[in-house]
Amino acid sequence: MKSIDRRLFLRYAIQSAAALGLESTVLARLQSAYAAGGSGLPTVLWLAGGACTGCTVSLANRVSASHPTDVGDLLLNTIDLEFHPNLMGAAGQQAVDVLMDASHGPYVLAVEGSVPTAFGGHACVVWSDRGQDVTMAEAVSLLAPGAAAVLAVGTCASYGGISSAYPNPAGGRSVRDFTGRPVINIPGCPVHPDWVVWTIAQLLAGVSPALDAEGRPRDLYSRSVHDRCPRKGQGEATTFAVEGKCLKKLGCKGPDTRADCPTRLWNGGANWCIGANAECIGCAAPKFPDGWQSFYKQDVV
Ligand code: FSX
Ligand code: SF4
Repeated sequence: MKSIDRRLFLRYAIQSAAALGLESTVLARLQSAYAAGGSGLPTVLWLAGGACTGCTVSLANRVSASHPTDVGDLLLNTIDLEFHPNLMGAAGQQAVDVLMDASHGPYVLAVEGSVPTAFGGHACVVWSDRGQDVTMAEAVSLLAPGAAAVLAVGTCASYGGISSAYPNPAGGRSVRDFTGRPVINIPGCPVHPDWVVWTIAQLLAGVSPALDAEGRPRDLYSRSVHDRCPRKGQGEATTFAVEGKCLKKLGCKGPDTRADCPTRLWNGGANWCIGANAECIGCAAPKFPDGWQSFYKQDVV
């Protein structure tokens, strides 16, 4: 879990407004919040459960000409790491106390990973409070009700994803399924750092992003990968490592996957999966991965 420094976050969002695709009304609200010192805005708390930590790595892996320029800038100048299982400075009871303290103020809850429910939730223990283990399920139950908004960061948190794939021994559930509360889903395995920043920027500006039936922000997920793929209509590749050809015959899931990867690209705009001659694996789709290819069943297509 981590708390994002609001003023630095606002500065980052404002500087990156064009790249993030923020509307001018949202940008104006962020600018006035920044001018006011960022006061009165909610803290962002981050929980990590059934996940590979790839979503945190993705967020921390930003490479850009604007702030944060790299992972060092992100961690040292942009994100105030109050609690994070991998990256926080504090540890043990001190970290838990900081978290509990922050939870008494207004906050947005960002959940990375699914919520494991097997073994009474003990498939995933997220911290120990005065010797008492606290499970991910307990942590989400504790923090979700008081949150101004709940973000499901990544496909595991949004829909179960890899961490809840068949046979799902940990009993992983999506955040929306587990809490029964409205959740903003930001799928992707991993999530794109810009999608997280874009969504948090909307909330800090007091804007609730319009969501589709799958709980995703429409502005980010309205079109399929295939829709804007530069390889559409360019002839189909029948073997890998063929430049410029459509990868559909090789298993590309772009037609069934909604995300803006073709225009946003990854790693600071360096490239994207299809640009590197790898088909879209559909990592941002609700049915990823079981709906296409189960790990342990061969009859699922
Ligand atoms: Fe899941 Fe994110 Fe995939 Fe991993 O944490 S969306 S397995 S990239 O890290 O939750
Ligand atoms: Fe569509 Fe994939 Fe072909 Fe691109 S490579 S045109 S996303 S099927």
